[in-house]
Formats: sequence, C-alpha cells, structure tokens
Amino acid sequence: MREQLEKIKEEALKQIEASEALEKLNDIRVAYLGKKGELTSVLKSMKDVSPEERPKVGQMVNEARELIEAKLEETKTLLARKAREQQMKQEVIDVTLPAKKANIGHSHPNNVALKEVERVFVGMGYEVVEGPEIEYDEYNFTKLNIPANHPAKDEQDTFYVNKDIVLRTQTSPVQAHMMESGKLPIRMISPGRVFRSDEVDATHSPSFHQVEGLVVDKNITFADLKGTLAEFAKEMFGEETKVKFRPHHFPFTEPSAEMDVSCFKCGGKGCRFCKGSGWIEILGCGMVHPHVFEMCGIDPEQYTGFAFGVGLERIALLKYEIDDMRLLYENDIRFLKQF
Ligand code: 2NM
Repeated sequence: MREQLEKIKEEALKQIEASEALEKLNDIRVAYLGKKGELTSVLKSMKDVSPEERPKVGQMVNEARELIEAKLEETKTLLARKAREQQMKQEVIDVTLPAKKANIGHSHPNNVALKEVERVFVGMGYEVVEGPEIEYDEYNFTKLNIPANHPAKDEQDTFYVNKDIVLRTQTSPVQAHMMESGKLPIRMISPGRVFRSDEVDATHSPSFHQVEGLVVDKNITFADLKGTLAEFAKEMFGEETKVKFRPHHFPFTEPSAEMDVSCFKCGGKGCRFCKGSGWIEILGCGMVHPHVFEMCGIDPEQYTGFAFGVGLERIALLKYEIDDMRLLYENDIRFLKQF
C-alpha cells in the first residue's frame, strides 16, 4: 500500500513537472484526485487495510493529496505567468514606430476663400444668407433692373428651366427677396453657386461661385462702400493693400465701379502676376439703383444702399496662384490635398 502510494505520488509529481499547458494540469488533477482518480481509488480500498494501519495510511493519502494539490497550484501559477510573459512579448508595442497616417479630407480652395470672406464680413456685423440655385426670371433679372431685352438674358448666357424659371446667374436674387421681406436695415452677404452658359476654359466655367454683399440703410453713401471694401481688401490680402475704383456699368447699381487691389505679389511695382500693371481686378460694386429699390418695395427717397459681387474662384486662384480654373473642378486628390 505504502509503495503503491509512493509510486502514485511520484508519478503525479513527474507528470505535473513535465506539463507545459494549463489544460494538461486539469487532466492530471482529474486522473489523480478526481472521483475515479488513482488516489481516490486507494482511499476506496481502505476497507482492505487492517484497522491499526488505517489511520496511518489515511494520513499518507491525505499528505499525498495535499502535496499533489500544492504542486498543481504552484505549476498552474508558473504556467500562467509564462503564458502571460509570452503574450506580452508578442504584443509588445514599439512606440517609436511612425503612426498610421489618417487619410482625412481637405477644404476645397473655394471653401477656404469663402470662409475668409465670411470671417471679414461677419466681423463687420453682416449676416450670411443663402438661397435657392433655381429662381424666377423675375427675381434673377426683372427686380434687379435687368430688362427683357438685356443680352444677359439671352439663352446663350442663361440656362432656362422654362420661360419663367432659370438657374440663377448671380446670387443677388437672394438679396431681392431680402429687400422685399421689408426688414430694414440690411447688412448681408449671400454666397453660393451660380450658372452661366459659358464654354469651359482656364478662366470660365458654366457653374461657379459668388459672394454678393448688400447694405441698405438711411444715409448710406459711396464713401461707406469705399471704406467697407477697402477694409475687406486689407483683411483678405494684407494690411498694406491699396484699392482703386474704376467706373463701370451694371444694370442694378448706379453709379457702378470695379475695384482693383494693389498686387500682393510685387506690392504694385508691376510683375508677371499682375501683368505689369501693379493692380489686380477683384470685384464689381455700386450704389443700389433706385429702380431696384422700387421693384423690391423699398422707398428710394428714404433709403440708399451699396452692393458688390466677388467671384470665389477668382479669389481662390489668386490666393493660391493657380493658373487654371479647371483644376478647381476636377477633384484630383493630388491637387486638393495641398490645401
Ligand atoms: C455685382 C456688382 C454690383 C449686386 C447688386 C445687388 C442687389 F441685389 F442689391 F441689387 N446685389 N449684388 C451687385 C452689384 C453685384 O456683382 C459683380
């Protein structure tokens, strides 16, 4: 009996020692200490042991059981630690590895330019108002003092949806609606997409973007227009920027002008960028025509106002020195990711 116990004990300890996996340990536990395990069967055969010997053998069985259990527990801890160490080695993080670059999107140059324009005018207390890209002929043309026989209304220049509805050729219809709503005074800019039936080339596209501005109040003068747009130019192109107004004609303003800014490349000396003139044309503007006020329900004897229109693409092309407008529409990621 003693010998048998001794053998079982040694064999168990040897197996435990040799086991390399946690599951294996469990098998060993079952094989020796389980209900049908070897030690248990020794206990079961105690009835064959003489009564004097019984306590002694019982104690030996218990000692063997405790020893095996202790060894199992110890080995279990050891194997668990080994497994953890192995895992740590495999999962080690090299903090010096370069991070994965997240492929995030970029603002379109048009949008960068728009945010800049909005920043300047919102800073001066203007509100940003958007409107529909499809408009009544009446709001796109008639109320802006563009008469039926005006060349801009030609099908060669305007996309007609039907005889009364067009794709807007400017964002000023948004302003016509605003004036008609009757809430005065007005200080607003209206950015958005406009449409003209143009052939595509380096400086033209049938769809482009504008920001138009409008101020209506009592006693607004051309001096307010000049001061406001000179400030806009400085904020957009730098503090040292000068402006120059040249007489022009628009049907919706009288008087009308185009504004040039001193070339921000050469400072006005003349370079390739400004084609030697030292000036760059930037926007159209003028005092709102009394007819426009009348057609939009504002009394021109009481109110005056100024308005202006800037091409966003033009600003974006100048700002980034891009020489072909088509690049703005191709959405080539190699181009766009530079902004
Ligand atoms: C321009 C140039 C000059 C303009 C006029 C109006 C309105 F609605 F008040 F009549 N909005 N925008 C305007 C004036 C636009 O774009 C070159």
